[in-house]
Amino acid sequence: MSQVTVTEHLLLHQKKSPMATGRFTSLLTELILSAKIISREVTKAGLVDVLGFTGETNVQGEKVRKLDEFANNVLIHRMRRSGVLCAMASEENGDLIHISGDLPRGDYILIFDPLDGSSNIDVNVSIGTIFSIYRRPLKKNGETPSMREVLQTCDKQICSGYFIYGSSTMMVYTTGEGVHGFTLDPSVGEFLLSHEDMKIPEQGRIYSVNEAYWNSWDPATKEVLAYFKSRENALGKPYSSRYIGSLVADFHRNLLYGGIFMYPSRILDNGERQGKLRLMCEAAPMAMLIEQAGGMATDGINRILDYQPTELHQRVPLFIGSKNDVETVRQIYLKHQ
Ligand code: AHM
Ligand code: MG
Repeated sequence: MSQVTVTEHLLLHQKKSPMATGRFTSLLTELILSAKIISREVTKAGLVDVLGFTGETNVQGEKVRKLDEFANNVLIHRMRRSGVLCAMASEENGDLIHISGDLPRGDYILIFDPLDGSSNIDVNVSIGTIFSIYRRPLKKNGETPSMREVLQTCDKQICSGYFIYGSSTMMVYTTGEGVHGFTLDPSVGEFLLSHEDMKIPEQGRIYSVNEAYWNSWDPATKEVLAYFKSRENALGKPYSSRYIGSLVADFHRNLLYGGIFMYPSRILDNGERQGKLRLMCEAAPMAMLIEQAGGMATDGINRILDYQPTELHQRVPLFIGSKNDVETVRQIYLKHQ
């Protein structure tokens, strides 16, 4: 493995990029330190009392697990003091997390899912932290940003990525100059470049979806699934089915092997349709990554990065992965419109 760290890579390969600034580098450095602390705790799960629930319910109506809370607290505590942010938003908190007046502030906005794939925490399956960074549209010398300034079109992200706590801990990120992967070398405590300029195969061979929701899908979604199982598809044989139930882990595998991850909307008892994944802290950051890796991300029809969020915890259906597969899904949905 190379000896290049994330910061060195950013400075060496993106000299022309406005991202290669001291302030942006501090932001990433703090984020990386937070992830190392979370990774350490995840690795110890089972030995220390971090498994199970806290007894609280979060803004999404889900039971909060102890590690969820730990990861959220680490990120809020560290990033609040980074001196480069003017606001944060977390999947676990209903409102924006402001930076109090006595702390130094900057112009970046950080949105994150502290521990994605929570249902896998207690059973030793890969989980991750997802992050998305925007710049405040207008500099306002330390004023707290309004919600309107935070709800920017998803293609305004200047950086996104994830940490995956798996068989090794990795960081995968983009600043709009390709997707790069770094593996944590525990002996030196640094993320070292291991996957430079990652590209997803144009044609996938895996589909990932929770098929137990079959009865709450519309006919178009059922046709999509039938396509991936059929012999008359682009592969000429059924795709393999792989579903971990941890977006970061499912995404990471498909990025490396080629494939499509799907979380279609479900028709609820009252007739409404609802996606599960959160636009700002899950779908949008992954969409930026996949486009940078040569893939595609849609809600079935529309490009995720074209979304203008209307609320912080907005949910969307998500189809993300290899270009040919996501485009095929789009054609099927368009036919049913
Ligand atoms: P979380 O952020 O509360 O962990 O929920 C998001 C997770 C994703 O990681 C995963 O893709 C999805 O929920 C799995 O949902 P389901 O159990 O409905 O298949
Ligand atoms: Mg999540």
